[in-house]
Amino acid sequence: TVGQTIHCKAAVAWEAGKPLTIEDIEVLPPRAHEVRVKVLYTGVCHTDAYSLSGVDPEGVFPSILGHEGAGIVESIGEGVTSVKVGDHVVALYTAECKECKFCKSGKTNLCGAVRATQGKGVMPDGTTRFKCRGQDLFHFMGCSTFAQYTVLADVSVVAVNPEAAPDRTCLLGCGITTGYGAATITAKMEEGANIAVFGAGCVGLSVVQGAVERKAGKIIVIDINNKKREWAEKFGATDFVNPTELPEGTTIVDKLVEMTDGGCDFTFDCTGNVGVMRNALEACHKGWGESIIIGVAAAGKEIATRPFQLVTGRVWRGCAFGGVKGRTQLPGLVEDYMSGKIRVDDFITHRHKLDGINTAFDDMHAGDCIRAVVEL
Ligand code: NAD
Ligand code: AHE
Ligand code: ZN
Repeated sequence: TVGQTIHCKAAVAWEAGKPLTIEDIEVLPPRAHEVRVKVLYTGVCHTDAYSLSGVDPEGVFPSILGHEGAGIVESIGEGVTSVKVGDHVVALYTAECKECKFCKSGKTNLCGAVRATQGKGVMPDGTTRFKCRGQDLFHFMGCSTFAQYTVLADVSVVAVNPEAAPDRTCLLGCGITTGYGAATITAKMEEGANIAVFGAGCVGLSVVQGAVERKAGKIIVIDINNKKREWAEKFGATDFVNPTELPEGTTIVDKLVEMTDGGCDFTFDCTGNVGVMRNALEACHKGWGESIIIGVAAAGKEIATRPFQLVTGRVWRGCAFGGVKGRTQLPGLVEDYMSGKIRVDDFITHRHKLDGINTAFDDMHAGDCIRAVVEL
């Protein structure tokens, strides 16, 4: 199939707010510095639902969503040296070119190489590699893993240990790495630090496992769903608070300040709710507490707090993909999974075939799902 168009199945998002439909699509060969991947498994992340809903300013239709995928390199375009045919790979929505100002800064995992075209749903040359019913389909987050074959920029692909099961490594392509990285890389967390994690989904629970790894002190999980108590404890949380069950007149900020003798050293928003983000900032310890925003809020939403909160030393920051540099650091995280240092299997609560992918979106909204994995 090298150099030829591949005919296969994909879940297509024709328009915002409509279920995906399974279609026969054409996947064009990879051009220079591109890689065509046979996708084996993909996770479904809250961000896919966010973009499908129509509130993502970068959501373009018709498109192929999905950004948490693992597969095997089927063919490579001219000039590709970082991966070869047959490599087991994970797709990277945060590319790493190792050459741009961002990559060379040593200060961020963001990369400037393909981000502008990625946000428009096209490959770096401005065109797409997908066709369906005579129409071009757009790419999504540089990945489009809801297809049996996809084309990515070479800087958006990383080869990992082929012994690692791709139905697990796919989850290292977003949710788990994002939370674990936020705790272990973005937050410079010292031993004994008291932390609060708002939202116990895949991302929040992965912050918890990162905090356990960093030997945090109190690890307080806050969720409005009581079923998440058991999940939080399973991953090593020391406390669980449901903010809707606090006594009249006690806010979640009051409660956390009281539990931590003045406030948390680090807090994490893993909900995407801007009201929660404010509470997370204000629950930080005066003088040094840092709040890290991970959740994605809809277009038009804004955060607010009294500037006095920052004047008195609290810090508001955020991170994408946990601050992890995909090509440099993801292979090591896969090894950490293989050696048992990072838990992945426990996150998989639901499984589907490609034709059941809409059910995976329903699962996500039902409240008992951490991650649904879809087999292509
Ligand atoms: P999820 O839906 O599985 O988990 C969110 C949790 O938050 C749920 O348990 C829910 O009950 C809880 N929650 C909702 N409202 C709450 C509130 N007011 N107070 C406390 N808890 C509340 O989602 P996820 O897959 O874990 O993703 C979490 C967020 O992170 C999403 O917004 C997602 O888009 C975002 N995300 C960001 C990045 C990044 O790189 N920055 C990467 C992955 C996901
Ligand atoms: N297009 C969205 C951006 C949403 C967003 O912030 N995405 C995160 C990853 S979420 C993964 O589940 C991210 O990586 N952001 C940094 C970046 O470069 O996109 C919007 O709202 O505009
Ligand atoms: Zn995601």
